[in-house]
Formats: sequence, C-alpha cells, structure tokens
Amino acid sequence: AIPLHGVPGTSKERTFIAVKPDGVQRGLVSDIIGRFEKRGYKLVGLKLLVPSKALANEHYADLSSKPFFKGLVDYMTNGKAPVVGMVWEGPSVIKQGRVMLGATDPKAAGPGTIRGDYCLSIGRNICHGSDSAESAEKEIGLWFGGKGEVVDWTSNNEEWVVSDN
Ligand code: IDP
Ligand code: MG
Repeated sequence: AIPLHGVPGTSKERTFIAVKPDGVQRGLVSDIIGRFEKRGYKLVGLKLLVPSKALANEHYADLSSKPFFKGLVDYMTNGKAPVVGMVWEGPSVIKQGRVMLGATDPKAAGPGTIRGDYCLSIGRNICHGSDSAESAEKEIGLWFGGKGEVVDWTSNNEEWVVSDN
C-alpha cells in the first residue's frame, strides 16, 4: 500500500486541504473545491465534520505554545459551522495547494489566491493546506485515518492533464 501522502514528487502526490468553519459559513466550499478541480487535481477524500478538541489540538500541535492557540482551536471546534476536509492528488499538489491558498495573513495574500480573494484576517483565513510531505502524511492520517477513507481511483482526464513534458 502507498503511504497516505501518496508518492511526493510524482503525479500521485497528496495533500490535506480544509475549508475552515468561516469558509463553510460564508458559502465558499464550492469555490474552493472548484479551484482544485479545475486546476486538474483529483479529489480522493472528502468529509464534513465538527472536529473534536483532540483532533484540532493534534492538527495544530506545532502551534500549542502560541498565544492564539486556544482561540484557534475553539474557532475550529465550537460547532458554529463544520469543517470540510479534503485530500487532493496530483503533481506538486502540496506546494501548489499552498500557492492556491495564498499567504497565511490574508492582508499579504495576492489577488487570485483563495485568501487574497475572500478574506481579511489571519484569525479568519478560511482554509488550510499541508505545508510539507511530512505534514500531509500526519494530517491525512488524522483526518482520514479510517480504512477506505482515501479513495484510489483513475480519472479519465488524466492523459489530458498530466504529461511528462
Ligand atoms: P497556515 O494555515 O498558513 O499553515 P500556520 O502558521 O500554520 O499557517 O497557522 C495555522 C493557523 O493558525 C492559520 O491558518 C491561522 O488560522 C492561525 N493563526 C496563525 N497565526 C495567527 C495569529 O497571529 N493570530 C490568529 N491566528 C493565527
Ligand atoms: Mg500551517
């Protein structure tokens, strides 16, 4: 079996992308999914949930010493809106996913990026994307760890999207 993050550096690379509660509340789910779909990436995992505190704490474990950590976990878990978790697959999807999201602080995010187009505050930046292959492996395991939750399927578009040159 291939690892959860797929095979980084190939067309089978995978990343974890999420629409956070503010993005769901604001009706941006279809736009965010559509951007990845239209780019040519393949959706291999999708779920809607209010994450538990344990899941959010683990997801953001690297930030546990930050002053905004408690507020960040509350915003993700308070149930005022759910999170849409996704796994996307394709060439350079980890890096390109981050490029498509834009800078963490939306005030520094360029136009044409999701954050640059739709939000204004670092504490309400509507989306998440894994920042490395290691993070993708950890995050896909946390959010999609159950058997069969990441679906391996062949897109009939593949030969029209991916070429060696
Ligand atoms: P990323 O989401 O672009 O990877 P990280 O530095 O990993 O950015 O931070 C994770 C999340 O924590 C951010 O997306 C944002 O929601 C929140 N965050 C980061 N810095 C701040 C801050 O200074 N104030 C409030 N929230 C923050
Ligand atoms: Mg991060």
